[in-house]
Amino acid sequence: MSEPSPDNSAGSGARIVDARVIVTCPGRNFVTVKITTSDGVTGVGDATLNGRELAVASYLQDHVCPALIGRHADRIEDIWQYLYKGAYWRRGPVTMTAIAAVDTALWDIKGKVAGLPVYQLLGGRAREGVTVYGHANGQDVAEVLDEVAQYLEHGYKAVRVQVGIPGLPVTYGVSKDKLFYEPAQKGIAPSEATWSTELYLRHVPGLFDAVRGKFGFGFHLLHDAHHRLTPTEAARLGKRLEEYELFWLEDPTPAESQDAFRIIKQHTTTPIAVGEVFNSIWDCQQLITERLIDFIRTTVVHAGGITHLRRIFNLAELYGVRSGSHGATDLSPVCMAAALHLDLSIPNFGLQEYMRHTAATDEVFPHTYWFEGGYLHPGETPGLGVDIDEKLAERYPYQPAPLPVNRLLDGTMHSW
Ligand code: GCO
Ligand code: MG
Repeated sequence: MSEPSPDNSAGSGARIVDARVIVTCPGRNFVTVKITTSDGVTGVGDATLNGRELAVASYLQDHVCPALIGRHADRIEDIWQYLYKGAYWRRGPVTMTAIAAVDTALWDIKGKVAGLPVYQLLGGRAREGVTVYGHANGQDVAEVLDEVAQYLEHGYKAVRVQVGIPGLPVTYGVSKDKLFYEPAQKGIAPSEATWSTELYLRHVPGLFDAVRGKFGFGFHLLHDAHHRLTPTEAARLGKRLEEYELFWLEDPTPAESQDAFRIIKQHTTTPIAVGEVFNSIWDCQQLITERLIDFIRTTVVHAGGITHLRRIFNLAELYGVRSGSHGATDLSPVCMAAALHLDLSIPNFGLQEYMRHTAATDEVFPHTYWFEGGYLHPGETPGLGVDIDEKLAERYPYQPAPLPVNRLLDGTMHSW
């Protein structure tokens, strides 16, 4: 391979001398980029794409990292454009996750160089803390109620509820572990789940009735339909749930067709959130500009980093659409830290998902963010306030763990 040609134009900052990819599995897989400058400053970025981790690791290792060497670390926008336009093959989860990781690491570096937490570089604090929601789930309604009680005791102001569906052996969102949720299962072949929209639609309204009946309306209630409904079915569910005043109904229908959301919006006032599988502003342009959604729920790691996600949230602000960052356990603490800096600084923040990480993950990724009274706070450390303990990371080698697939009761493949 020929030497990459570094930009020789004026730049005030140090140059990138090293860019490395670290794959580690402290319970689940995480991919992290670590960039070092000629001044010895390091920055980290999350590059985890659940179930497809090694594709991003290779994209970075083989194509992106070598091209970064010699570039000015302070030129975040230029490097973003270089990686996006320069690849010719635009968008897509693998490309955009790789770009996101580099972008995040460069913001971390810029913060450290400036001696400021990243949220200060983004305009400073627009609120006191980042309101987060947790997942209360259970095999049956009684179990979910116990879980909701615990979240409220912890001080959460927003809770997502998911319940097992009688007649289906496993249901999305119902986990054996509490506080964190990991749907990917170790092994080569994905596990197979079964699904029935009819059984789901009949059972799930009872959950909301029980939750509001027991705990009242003094906290935000959310639910994830995980891309399983047609627009008509989603409209019917949204209408049925209106009396329970959901904060949002998430991913009601697959969003390849942004148009489909018009049908949902025409029929229900239940607010709609979507976006965790989006990777660019183009995936949500129509949804936002035609006001077909209420919350855009993309995240730093899968939507091009802080630079691109901020652009999405800025567009959304023009149309009264608020943010709703994805924050499942499969996004590393590096992504969580980056999300918090952005959440704290944008005017149209909505809600941040907060699935906790296991103790092993938290040890590999020491961080300064903390939870108190329903809010997360990113801390005041310069940069993102998160790092990776490389020695410890080495102890946890990669283990294949794909996401499940989903079939209807007659065996037809369905969206998981
Ligand atoms: C959520 C998500 C997750 C995803 C997971 C896939 O709302 O938190 O739907 O549970 O399924 O991130 O990797
Ligand atoms: Mg979701």
